[in-house]
Amino acid sequence: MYFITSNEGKFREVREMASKYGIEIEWLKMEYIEPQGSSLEEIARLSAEMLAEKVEGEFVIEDSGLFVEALKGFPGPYSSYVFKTIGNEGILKLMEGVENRKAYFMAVVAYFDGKEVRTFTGKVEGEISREMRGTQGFGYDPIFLYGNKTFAEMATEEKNQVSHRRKAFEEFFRWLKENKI
Ligand code: ITT
Ligand code: NA
Repeated sequence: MYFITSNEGKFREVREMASKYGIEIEWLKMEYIEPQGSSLEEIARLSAEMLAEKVEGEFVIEDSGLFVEALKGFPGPYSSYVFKTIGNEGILKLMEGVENRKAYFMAVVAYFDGKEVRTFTGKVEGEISREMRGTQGFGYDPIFLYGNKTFAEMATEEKNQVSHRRKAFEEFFRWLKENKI
């Protein structure tokens, strides 16, 4: 099955998870314009419906984001754009002197089976660190604390045990096993 994403970090994590279910995932590297939506769920669904017009057969996509409590959920649905512009330094700057460090990652998987779109969601709670730490992973991993380690200080396998992406894809793979294969 094709996983359509421009993000290699996402693809690598998902390929590793899928192999444990005996599912083979192929990377269709493609950057698509995201429709506007108020939630990740809505954006993922609209993106899949749009891609269904262009891509032959079944595929999966995933929309994810970081939600910081003290910033009222920012960057949330704007996570991709915010990462490319102000980046981790920018988030740390916004969080200077802020005591409430609570944040979560959310991922929404949208699967198109050739007929209709179905979505699956996962979430992981953590905190925004005071400084960047670690070199693994991608995106906001160096500033996302889970326990006393950032996601960037964890090997893929360790992050994959607890991540938002793992939870969303696990739900999806289980559903797929029960309903399709
Ligand atoms: P797509 O082509 O799949 O859309 P993208 O990188 O643009 O790739 P999103 O639109 O879903 O992905 O934006 C999510 C943003 O949040 C993006 O900047 C990611 O780097 C970041 N992000 C998502 N999951 C993450 C994770 O597990 N660790 C760190 N950052 C993450
Ligand atoms: Na995107």
